[in-house]
Amino acid sequence: MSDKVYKNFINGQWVASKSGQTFENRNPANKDEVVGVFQKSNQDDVNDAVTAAAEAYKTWRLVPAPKRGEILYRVANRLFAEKERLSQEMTREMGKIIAETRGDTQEAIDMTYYMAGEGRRLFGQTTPSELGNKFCMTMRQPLGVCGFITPWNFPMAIPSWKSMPALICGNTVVIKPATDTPLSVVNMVKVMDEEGIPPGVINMVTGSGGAVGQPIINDPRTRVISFTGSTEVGRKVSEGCAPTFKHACLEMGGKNVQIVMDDADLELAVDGALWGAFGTTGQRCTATSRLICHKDVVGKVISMLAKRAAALKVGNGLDESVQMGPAVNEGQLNTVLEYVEIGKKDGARLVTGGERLTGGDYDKGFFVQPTIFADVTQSMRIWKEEIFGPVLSIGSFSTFEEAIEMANDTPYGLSASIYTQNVNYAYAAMRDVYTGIFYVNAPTIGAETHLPFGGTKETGNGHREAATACLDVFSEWKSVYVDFSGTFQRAQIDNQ
Ligand code: UN1
Repeated sequence: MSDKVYKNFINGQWVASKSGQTFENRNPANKDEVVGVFQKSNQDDVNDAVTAAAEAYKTWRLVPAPKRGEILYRVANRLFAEKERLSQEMTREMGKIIAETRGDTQEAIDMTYYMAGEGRRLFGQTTPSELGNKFCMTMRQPLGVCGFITPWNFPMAIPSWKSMPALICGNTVVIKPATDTPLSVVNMVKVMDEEGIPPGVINMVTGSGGAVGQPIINDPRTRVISFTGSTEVGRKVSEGCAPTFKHACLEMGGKNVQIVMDDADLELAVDGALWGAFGTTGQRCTATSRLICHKDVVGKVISMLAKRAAALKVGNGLDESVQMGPAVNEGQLNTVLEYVEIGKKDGARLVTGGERLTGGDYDKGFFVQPTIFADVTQSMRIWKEEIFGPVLSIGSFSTFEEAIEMANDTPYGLSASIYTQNVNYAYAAMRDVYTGIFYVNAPTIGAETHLPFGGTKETGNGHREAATACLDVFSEWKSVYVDFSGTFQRAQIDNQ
């Protein structure tokens, strides 16, 4: 089988990069398998894409929003009809298990239906004027070309979170997919094109952050940059946007905590921690990477969880019986292994895992054992730093107040959860844990598309994705005053 070559999508055409270069995308569960060959693009390709998007904006912004919504409904229907194929291809390029890639595709479908419906809302307000015979209202207006730099852990869901709201508001898009997962964006863009998104409205350029992402940020014509990735890169994106005052929507790191009180249903808490820590091989911004338990239950939780983690079946995610897939690439695998060493050196107790999986098919991929450290204290690096892999750090506390202090002891603020039967603890934690997302008796992962997604502190810069909150990223408010008095009226002066 010859390797399939995928092109960039610019102005409604599939085109090769002007660089003449390509890169391979391989299956992280089997390095021998090439998923596809993609364009190694450069600044010239970005320039073409932004030019197409800027031109298309002139007409797309004038298409009535309900009509834009009708196209998105068709896109959602097609994604739904092709969900299984899209999910299989996503597992092949990203590695996470098929049940989870079905969830990822579903999240894109949910977002697309949701934003299609928003085409008949996009509500503004009307409000009385302080003057007679004068009418006041607000309306959303689009900004122009939006540039997206998207991550590999949610290869279609996150590109959809950014694209669908941008389009419904009347903007046009240039998207750079993660180099590890371009196929899922190719698939999404192809459906968008085939279901009637006009040429130039959605454009896709594959390649590296430096050669493609940076020119998207630097181009003065892009007015919104939405980025999901590390805090380190997010800071640079923010700096890149500042000189020209672009909207910058940044979704960055996490070090999410699950709190287990002594009255918790421990079976449920263990189910939650297992899914939160090892789902997506721990490669979610929302992953549970810290588990803090009341001192009276911590021993029991550790033994229950260690048994369950050690029994997880790790392998190729296309096998329905596999429960955890590989790390997305060799670099990520090595990061995990480095943190295992750091944890040991800092004095944490390795309870289970910690090794690369080898032998047989494991040798072809980037597989690592689900790993749990106990006796983790707040001074250790594995407590503080985002690992983005299947490594769970467990600590303990004596009082509820201490649990809250520990939960907040992180530079990040994406997601947190508490397991308790006590309504007082649940509500107090809901108020006092400073994150953008909070769960009661549920794991730290599992956000739904109609609620705002994002975090506090070094996780975000105040914006939210998803829900109607994301419309504020992709539109600007215009306040409109209509004076029908036929007279000269001055605000603040003639109404005294
Ligand atoms: C991410 O990890 O970047 O809440 C996104 C969740 C998913 C989205 C995660 N719905 O875990």
